Amino acid sequence: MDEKEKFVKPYGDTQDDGIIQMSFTIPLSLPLSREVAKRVVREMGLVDENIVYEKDIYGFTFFIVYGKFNKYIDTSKIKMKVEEIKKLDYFEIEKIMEEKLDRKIKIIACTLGTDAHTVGLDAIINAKGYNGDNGLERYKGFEILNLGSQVPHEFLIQKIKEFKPNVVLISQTVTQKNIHLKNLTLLSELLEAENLRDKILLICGGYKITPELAHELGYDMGFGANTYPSQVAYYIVNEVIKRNLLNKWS
Ligand code: B12
Repeated sequence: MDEKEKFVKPYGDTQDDGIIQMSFTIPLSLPLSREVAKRVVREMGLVDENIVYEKDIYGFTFFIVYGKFNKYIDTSKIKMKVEEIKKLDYFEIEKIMEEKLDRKIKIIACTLGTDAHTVGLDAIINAKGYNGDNGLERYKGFEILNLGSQVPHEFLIQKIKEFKPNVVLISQTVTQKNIHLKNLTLLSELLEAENLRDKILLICGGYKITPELAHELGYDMGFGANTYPSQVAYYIVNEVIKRNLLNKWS
């Protein structure tokens, strides 16, 4: 590892300038909100705060601010436990399914509890997919029941019992007051209590989800921002084969 990779700070305009761009809202009007905004940035440990945009919106002010981060991060001290998801394309994954599976993989998907954000889940599920990468519905080897948004936990459990899926896909976008943690944990607990957990591959996704968080909450895997459907498809196919999941419902 060379020095440039070992000690790193944010890049704004030139190497090592440490410039960070951020946006936030202060629940006050100008000009007091401006002074609060500057102090917020300084309290974050940033210096040379520079407000490049401010908009007063009826008692609230939206800011875009630059600040300078003056320290370096020593990357040699970072221990990562990131699961590498190999990338195969649609045709390669279809071929594995054709060769190794005698039935379709059954999948239930939804956004759980109060969460109404469907765009991320649809990007993974809908045939049209995401950024040119086919969605799971396009794969011949998947049979998908998409329950849509704001699905109550109890309703999902009932649907799992009826549909007998091999995989359950949960999307969580809202993280205010850690609602995603509560929603996700409750589901994994209910699945355990109902003796359903071992029959399924349990996956969650959303822009704040990481594999580490997913494991902590009792999930097999978690996918974050910029996930492509083929990454999810490949993970599913591999795990279903490895865990012999097609034979778990009798
Ligand atoms: C569109 C949107 C809405 C729409 C949703 C419409 C819809 N049908 O989905 C509407 C207007 C309804 C909405 C409402 C709200 N929203 Co909103 N919304 C957004 C917005 C602008 C875009 C989200 C999005 O579509 N991203 C695009 C997709 C493609 O990205 P993604 O979700 O990350 O998905 C990818 C990955 O995460 C992953 N993934 C996601 N899910 C899954 C699932 C699985 C199984 C897998 C494998 C992968 C996976 O794969 C996807 C593709 O790569 C974001 C801000 C932003 N720019 O991100 C705010 C945002 C998410 N919303 C936010 C908030 C606060 C709300 C509201 C609470 C606002 C309010 N006070 O009413 C409500 C909540 C409603 C509710 N009950 O859930 C906040 C959340 C902040 C937080 N910490 O929780 C955000 C970040 C805005 C902000 N900066 O404040 N919202």
